Amino acid sequence: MPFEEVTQKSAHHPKPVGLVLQYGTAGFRTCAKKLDHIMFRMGLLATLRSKKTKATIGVMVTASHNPEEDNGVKLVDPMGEMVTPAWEGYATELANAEQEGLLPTLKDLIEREAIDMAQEANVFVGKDTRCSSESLSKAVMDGVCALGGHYNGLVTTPQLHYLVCCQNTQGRYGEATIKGYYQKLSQAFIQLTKNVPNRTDDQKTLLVDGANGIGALKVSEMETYLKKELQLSLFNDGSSGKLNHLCGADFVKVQQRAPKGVEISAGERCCSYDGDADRIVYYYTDSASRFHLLDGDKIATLISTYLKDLLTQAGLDLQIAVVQTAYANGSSTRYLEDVMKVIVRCTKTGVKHLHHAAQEFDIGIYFEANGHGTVLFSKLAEEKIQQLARDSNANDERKRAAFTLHNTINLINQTVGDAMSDMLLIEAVLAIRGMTVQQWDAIYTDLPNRQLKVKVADRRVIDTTDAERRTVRPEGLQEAIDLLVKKYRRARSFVRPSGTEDVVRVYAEADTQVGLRGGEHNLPCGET
Ligand code: NG1
Ligand code: ZN
Repeated sequence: MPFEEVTQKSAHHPKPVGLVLQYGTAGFRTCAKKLDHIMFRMGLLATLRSKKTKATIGVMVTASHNPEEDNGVKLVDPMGEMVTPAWEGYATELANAEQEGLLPTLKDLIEREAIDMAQEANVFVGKDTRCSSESLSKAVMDGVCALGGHYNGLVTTPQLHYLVCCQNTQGRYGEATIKGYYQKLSQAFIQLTKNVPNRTDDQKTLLVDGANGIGALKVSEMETYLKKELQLSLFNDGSSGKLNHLCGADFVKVQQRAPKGVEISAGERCCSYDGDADRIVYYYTDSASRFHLLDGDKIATLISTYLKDLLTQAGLDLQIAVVQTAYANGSSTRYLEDVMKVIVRCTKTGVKHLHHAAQEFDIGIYFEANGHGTVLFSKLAEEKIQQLARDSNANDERKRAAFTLHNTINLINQTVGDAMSDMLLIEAVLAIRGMTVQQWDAIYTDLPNRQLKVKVADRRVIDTTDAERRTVRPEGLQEAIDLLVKKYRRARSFVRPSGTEDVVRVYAEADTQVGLRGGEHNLPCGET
């Protein structure tokens, strides 16, 4: 009987009495020491989800950009997407059941979802390079084995999403192996760049900050497949430095400065991954040593300009939209709406919200300002592009554009934001358009902005509305923000409780740096 095994094995992964954790923006995430029982139980839950959907489910052990001491876990649904809200609820219930309540909670869930326990289960488990990931992923496997499963080892978060999607689409999305992932991406990249005339070594060279994480390991594996069409100088490769410490995409974005350990010369193109390689930001320093950041908003703008032009050349009437969050720089939104004339949507923070909104369009480009994002093509859009590429009556220009679009689709990991895939896409776009990083940066100028973390006694007292751009609780907070914002030109500010850390995030932007500083004096609590 599987239940006996559950009881037996769960005794090796006891829950600390009274500990309550919530399945948040990116699953469970906290200090690694508190997570052993959560991992075991997520192994159980993933197995049930697999039985329910009759498909392979993913479990990723990572805490992304959080410090090395933290860890986390999230579930990946059959098409590589985040698990549904109902199952997020089950995850929280299962995680918080006291030891003796585990089996009744599990049985109740099986009954509510009418799960056939005789159904076979398949679970892919991935982990990042954190010290704690080894034993925590074993705890997941214990849970999986108690009810049936499979192990994949070290992968980036997006690679796990890719593997799950390939497995469940019988290879239509690609081969369900890491080699298949490298081959798909690198072949598309080589196809896109092979006809670009006079690509210099400078254009082919990119500095990569691997944040001392799994991305560093995996990008060097991929490099051989790229056949020198892209040459990477890898820094923070995990050989000596600490994960995410003074490096990585989050550090670069929030601090707005270059990471430690990267030797940058003026004008050189650099990028940083985060700890599980699902985010990327670009940057360079100019001849006056000024640092220039090209974040998720700049990436979304570059990609949407490229795709919009290709659609025009192909003569395809497909609706294109960009999905952002409240953290998107006001200049980017203005540029996208007023100059590019594309639809812009704003959703709550967290990729699942952006992903969902992007699915409503023929082509949905979504990026969080922190560099997490991808592009989604609807079935109809993919079919129209394929048809045109095969159409013998279409003229050369239209067909060429259709081929380029086809290879672009193959280069993109549509399951989730992917630092390696996004990097290749950006490199291909810059090459095809013959653009330097400075020209890309000059598309629009960011409004000066600041993002701060504030520690408060209970962050849950803050309630927000309008895609988190306004607060409804505590009373008087929004009015106070409005009063301050009114004093400055093109100013915007909002606060929201973080879904991944015990802090409140404060964001502000205005037309000048001075305007911003004026706002800072009035922060209610000590900033960190
Ligand atoms: P929270 O902690 O809820 O702000 C952060 C990021 C999100 C997302 C998640 C998951 C910011 C402001 N927030 O969420 O965009 O990436 O982590 O990793 O960057
Ligand atoms: Zn991440």
